[in-house]
Amino acid sequence: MEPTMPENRLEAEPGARPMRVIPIAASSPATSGGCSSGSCGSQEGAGTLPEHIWAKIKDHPCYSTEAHHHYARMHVAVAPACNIQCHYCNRKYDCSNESRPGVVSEKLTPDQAAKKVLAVAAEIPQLSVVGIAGPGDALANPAKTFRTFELIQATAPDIKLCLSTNGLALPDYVETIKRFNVDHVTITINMVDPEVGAKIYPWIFYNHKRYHGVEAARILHERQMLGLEMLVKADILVKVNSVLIPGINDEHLKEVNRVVKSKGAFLHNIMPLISDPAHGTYYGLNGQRGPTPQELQALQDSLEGDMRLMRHCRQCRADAVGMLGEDRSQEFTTDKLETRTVQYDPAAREAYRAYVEKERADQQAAEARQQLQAVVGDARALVAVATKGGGRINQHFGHASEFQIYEASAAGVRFIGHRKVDHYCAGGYEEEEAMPSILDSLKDCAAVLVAKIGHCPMKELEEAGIEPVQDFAHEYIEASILAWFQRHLAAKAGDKGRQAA
Ligand code: CLF
Ligand code: SF4
Repeated sequence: MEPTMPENRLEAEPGARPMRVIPIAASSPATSGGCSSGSCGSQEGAGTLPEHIWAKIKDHPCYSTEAHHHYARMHVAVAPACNIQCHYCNRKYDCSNESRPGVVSEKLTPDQAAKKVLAVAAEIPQLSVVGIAGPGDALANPAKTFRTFELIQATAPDIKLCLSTNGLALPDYVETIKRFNVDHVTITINMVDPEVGAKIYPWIFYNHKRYHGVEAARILHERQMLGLEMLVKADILVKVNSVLIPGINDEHLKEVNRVVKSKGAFLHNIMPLISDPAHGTYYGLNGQRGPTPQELQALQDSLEGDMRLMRHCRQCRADAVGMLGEDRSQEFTTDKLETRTVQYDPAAREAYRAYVEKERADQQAAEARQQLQAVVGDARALVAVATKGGGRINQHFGHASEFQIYEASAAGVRFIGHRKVDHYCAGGYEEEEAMPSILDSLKDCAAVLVAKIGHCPMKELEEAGIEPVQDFAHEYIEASILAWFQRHLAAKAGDKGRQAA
């Protein structure tokens, strides 16, 4: 059977042109080697990680930056209760740890959740992971969480299971987590100093008792550390989520990073505080601001080292469905599922995985053809990319609700993050009012790579000093950025030469 390709990939094939190589004369030793952290090129892959680790993350869209181009996740909202209070959370909204604020459309029973998973898996071949991430805490609702996992395992064993927790109850459930083959656990750790913790957590409920202040934060901290150590010992990949709260834990997160790394966490995801009075959170109502994208990136950059950092988190809803950055949950509400006949076809899903492996091989080959050869000094540039997934530049400028940001430098290409923007095209019409905010979001980028762009936005980008680039439509992202970067540097060198003459 032919591999099943998602809709957005079908259009990638016929229009694809062979990657153009822009030859550059000299070569530099700094160009292709020496990047064992896997932060250049396609960031990670079979060759840059131990095989057993790559096998665990290669189809997990959160644990692998590369995989998030190909695979989707869904959350099932079976865990409404929570055992702590965070100052950035209002129970009426999704868990801020794993979601952007917004009420969960509906809470599910384990049976409803398992049915929904089958329906989504049948329709979205990219679905590889089901996570339980709220709207409360997965382990404050253990019966519902593990019953859901049990049902999913019985009906769709090819789907990975994932959970997110504040860690308070974690040590009590590590064995159960292992027994259910949950390979990926996220702990939200915002502090390793209870004095800092007391400014984030007003109370916890532990062993039938409510604790407040520093004592509450100390218990939470001890439980988080114990849980982390137990998971690592059990060979479960641990991601640590930290909410960056300016003035509260911004500097302190460097210490958090050091500690969780020393204890064996695999990945650290630092997420910006989302704070809005309309959400009714303590922080929102008391004027606590969230960080700017620049503050977030500066902290992430300062931590870039031998611990992996997640930069592609979308702070999903606790009932999110689809590729990261998209949410198709409204297509799979309980009332819609009641009338739907589900045909779960493991063969089609297997075919999609085979298709992704072929794409990965092709992408690596394209990058190898585009290895930087003459980048010298500290030249670097930020590049924005419009993509619908699949690792390709396959979205119209006007349709993008976010741009992925990459940095090109002598070390190669690395993913920096994403920036949300207002659609330039709304309902088929150009929405010129959106342009100033788009330009503001992209102001530090040298180019924006898109599948297509209209004349007006193109002109405005050029006037703002951002090069709109359509030449790489439907081609692979990293290889295209490498090609563009070489062209960009060659043009700059030409300009300098002309000025000198
Ligand atoms: Fe969900 Fe979290 Fe599992 Fe991913 S989300 S439980 S690890 S499957 Fe991912 Fe969403 Fe960020 Fe979470 S993008 S909020 S990190
Ligand atoms: Fe809210 Fe999650 Fe914190 Fe519980 S752990 S209070 S659900 S953000």
